[in-house]
Amino acid sequence: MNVQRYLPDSDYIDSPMTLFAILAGTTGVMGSYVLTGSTPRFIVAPIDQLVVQLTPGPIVAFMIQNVGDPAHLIHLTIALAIAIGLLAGTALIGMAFINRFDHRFIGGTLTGSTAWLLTTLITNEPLFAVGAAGPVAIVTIISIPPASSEPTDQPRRRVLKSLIGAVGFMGLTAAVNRGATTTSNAQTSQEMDPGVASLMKEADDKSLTIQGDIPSLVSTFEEFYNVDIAQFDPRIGTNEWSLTITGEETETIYSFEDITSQPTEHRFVTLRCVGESLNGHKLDNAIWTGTPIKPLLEAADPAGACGCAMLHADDDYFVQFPVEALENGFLAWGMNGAPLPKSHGHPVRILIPGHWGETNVKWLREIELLNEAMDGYWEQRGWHGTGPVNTVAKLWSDVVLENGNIEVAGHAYAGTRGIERVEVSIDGGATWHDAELSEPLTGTDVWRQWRYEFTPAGTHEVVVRATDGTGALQPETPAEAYPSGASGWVSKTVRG
Ligand SMILES: Nc1nc2c(c(=O)[nH]1)N[C@H]1C(S)=C(S)[C@@H](COP(=O)(O)O)O[C@H]1N2
Ligand SMILES: [Mo]
Repeated sequence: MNVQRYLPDSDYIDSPMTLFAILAGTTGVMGSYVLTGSTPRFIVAPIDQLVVQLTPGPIVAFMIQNVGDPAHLIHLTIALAIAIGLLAGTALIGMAFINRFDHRFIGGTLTGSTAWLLTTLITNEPLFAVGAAGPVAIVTIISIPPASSEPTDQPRRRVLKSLIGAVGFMGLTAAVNRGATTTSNAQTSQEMDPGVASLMKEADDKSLTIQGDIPSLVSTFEEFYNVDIAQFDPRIGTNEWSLTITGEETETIYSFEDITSQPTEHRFVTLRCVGESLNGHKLDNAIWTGTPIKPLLEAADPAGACGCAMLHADDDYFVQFPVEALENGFLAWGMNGAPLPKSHGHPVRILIPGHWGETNVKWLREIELLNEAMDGYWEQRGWHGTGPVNTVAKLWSDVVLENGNIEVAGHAYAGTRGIERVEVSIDGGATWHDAELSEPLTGTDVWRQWRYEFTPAGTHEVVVRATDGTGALQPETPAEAYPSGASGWVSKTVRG
């Protein structure tokens, strides 16, 4: 019997080719990731950014309110599919060529260079684009057997072969990349700054003893919440970074060196996101190292007609708020004794005392003193999050203690107004008791911990409310986060 060969005929072209193209696209995306990681150099990153940008504002706002964090997964999956599809397209070009002319090398080169060009156009990173192009070319070449091949060279074997080839290529690029970057990444382990160490000790000493599992007075890097408009954090070296302050007449540019040679301070500063739910966890405190911005602003004649400024960041984030608030700002390059992590704005972010998280621009690039007020990124999407924070008392833990009592605990925060008092009711708000409060930390924009212990009798409706430093009681009327921040008293049913 005549055994049929896998010749490049039309039968062949149908399904295996599409499958191989998808395989090629997938390995290309993997190859890109191996070389770039979760950075804007990753081929999916700019596509994801575009997907987010093209999504109409009201839909973005709706997703944030109703889907929350998983919304990221949705646009990320779309971006991933687009990236795989685009690279698969380049694989199809080479495959068609090989099928027609039986020239595997030229076909592979055709695919490889198209994939490289496309990735470079998307990421603007010609060198790193090789990571995506290589695997696509390899899978393309191996996907189609030479006309002279044995009939045993079945698609399944070729899938395996091409995977081995693609993974081998990824290993090679990863190794070369590591060799090239080890010197620049070499971290000198340094002693913690004594200023930071003393604040750490202060926080330790002032932390209440709480059985429940809640953050201490200083959130760790892992605990500290993150809110980003982009899926991938910008990666900016301190050498390539600069801050431009654009005044009425002048434009002043500061290097990282210029900023960090200013008088250095260590401060506790608490951040809270306007988008978090009433009892949510987008509220954290850290020890920040930096310098006050006021002297730099004054040097830049901040005589904008609106008395407002637009802050711009490397991820294309922008926010506008009054110079009055900006003047109290703090340019931070350190967090909890380490350089500012990438996810929190490396190399420099700004901290605006008492204002919602969104004013605390990460990867800060430019401060532009405006003549006319304009909406920021979130304001364009309907949020009102540039002003002072609402007062909140969180009920983050309730546990039954060994003695049978119930301990309820959490944190309370009111920005620069400070927290004066936290009260707890165990009967749905009929009667109130003062909670134990942690000693206030040094600083003007810090949270406090509270704790209350009681002997249970059946089911309790526990309610908690705070009074700020001006003597104002936290408003009881509930409000959703959108558009001006959640408010109301947190309550929870607790059983002994
Ligand atoms: N450049 C930039 N800055 C930003 C954001 C952002 O997406 N990009 N998010 C803002 C929001 S909404 C909040 S609540 C805080 C969160 O800071 P964190 O991620 O360090 O906790 O950063 C603000 N600064
Ligand atoms: Mo936020």
